[in-house]
Amino acid sequence: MSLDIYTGATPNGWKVTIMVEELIEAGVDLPEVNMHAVNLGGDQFTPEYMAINPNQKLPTLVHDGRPIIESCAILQYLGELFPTSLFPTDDRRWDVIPWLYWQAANIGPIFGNKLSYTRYITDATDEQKRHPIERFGKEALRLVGVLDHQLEKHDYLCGDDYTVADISTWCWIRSYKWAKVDITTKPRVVDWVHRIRARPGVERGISFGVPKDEIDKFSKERRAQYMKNGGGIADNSSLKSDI
Ligand SMILES: N[C@@H](CCC(=O)N[C@@H](CS)C(=O)NCC(=O)O)C(=O)O
Repeated sequence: MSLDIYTGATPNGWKVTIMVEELIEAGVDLPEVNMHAVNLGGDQFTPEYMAINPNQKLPTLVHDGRPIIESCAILQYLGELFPTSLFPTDDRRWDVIPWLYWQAANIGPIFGNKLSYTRYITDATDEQKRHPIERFGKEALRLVGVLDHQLEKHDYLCGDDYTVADISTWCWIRSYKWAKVDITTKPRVVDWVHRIRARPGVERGISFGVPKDEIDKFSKERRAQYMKNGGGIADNSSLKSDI
């Protein structure tokens, strides 16, 4: 069996590197995993990459020649392939799947847009950015409130167990300072961020492709690199409708 992972040090990319490390932590005897770093400066648009991911985004998993796109689908795929409490395979999976979709449909797009308008978009004036920043900022805070409401009932997003729903959501919430979404009014959410960050599998998962002393903060050089790639991606001129 072969597993090839195409990813990078971004929120959607971390989901998969964390999942692999958490499966190892859970005692799963994984086959060899081949890691491939995708440079978002343009790798995502090459014909070779589009052959496995027509959506031109990272991450992608290739299992025995079958490509799986979409980070949350990859989490579910790995969860089903290697059963652990990260993804229950009995009826309790219905406690998890809706929250995995919730992340994919809400947290990712809203935090992604908030981040882009706050940090990356350079082809709009401050006045043009004011409305989307307010809108995505408010909606991001509402979603943090939903997470807080869930954590009132249990330690993790959808129950007492840490699952793929926590992995996928955490990867976006951890960068709250970079996206300028103030989660600190919700101490339960802050505790949840720290609780998950303290896991050895998470530590290794977020280390992929990053110097050890930059796991939790950017150096000036990396910050500049992210601004450059992020700016290139977020610019309207980068959007192509003729794929
Ligand atoms: N819904 C997709 C989103 C993937 C996504 O947007 N990935 C970003 C990195 S976090 C990317 O590859 N961006 C490159 C681009 O937009 O050109 C998923 O969850 O896999």
